[in-house]
Amino acid sequence: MTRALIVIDVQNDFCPGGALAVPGGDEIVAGINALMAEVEAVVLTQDWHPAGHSSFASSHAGNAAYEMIEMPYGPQVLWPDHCIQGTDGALFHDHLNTDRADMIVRKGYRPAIDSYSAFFENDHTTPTGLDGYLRTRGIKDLTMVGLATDFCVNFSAVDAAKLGFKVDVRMDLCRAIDLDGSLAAAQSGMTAAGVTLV
Ligand code: VGL
Ligand code: ZN
Repeated sequence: MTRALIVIDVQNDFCPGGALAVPGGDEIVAGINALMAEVEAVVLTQDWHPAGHSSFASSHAGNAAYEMIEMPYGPQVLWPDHCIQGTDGALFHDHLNTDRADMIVRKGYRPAIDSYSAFFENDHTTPTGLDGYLRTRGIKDLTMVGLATDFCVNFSAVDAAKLGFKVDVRMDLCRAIDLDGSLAAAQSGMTAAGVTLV
């Protein structure tokens, strides 16, 4: 068996004190580092937005953070400015073992489209390249952890299952934003897609 650990967006802006802080986001770092010893491959994702990104509420006059708008590719939550390329907020959490990473996937770098998933941007068609990377390495089993359970982990896990990977999400090593029931919706959506919640 060849298993990869996919570590989603464990970055300063998603940890307490960050611009889009996920409650308890920093509590999962030690457990993620420990899990790296049990897998063949480690992939980190990094939310990586240009300043003025279209997913930022500040880019839409008249809209506030956490409102929903319609984009050409579908509905989009508007977020506080976060994970801007080159800022401290976009860096991985200081204690995350980044040395162990074989691959770092950056996403959300196109100004006009957001990318929650590690596999496809929010139009659900533009690939990040991660599918090809994993396939060419012969990896079929994935364990996913990170931030946030109900957005980037959820979208990544569902896409991976659709692509044919066998996906486990370690819920104890994820933390959620939980916007209007988004955590419960994510849990049932992942389960329906064939993802195993551990
Ligand atoms: C995320 C909102 C905006 C995430 C990224 O990592 O879950 N959420 N950008
Ligand atoms: Zn983002």
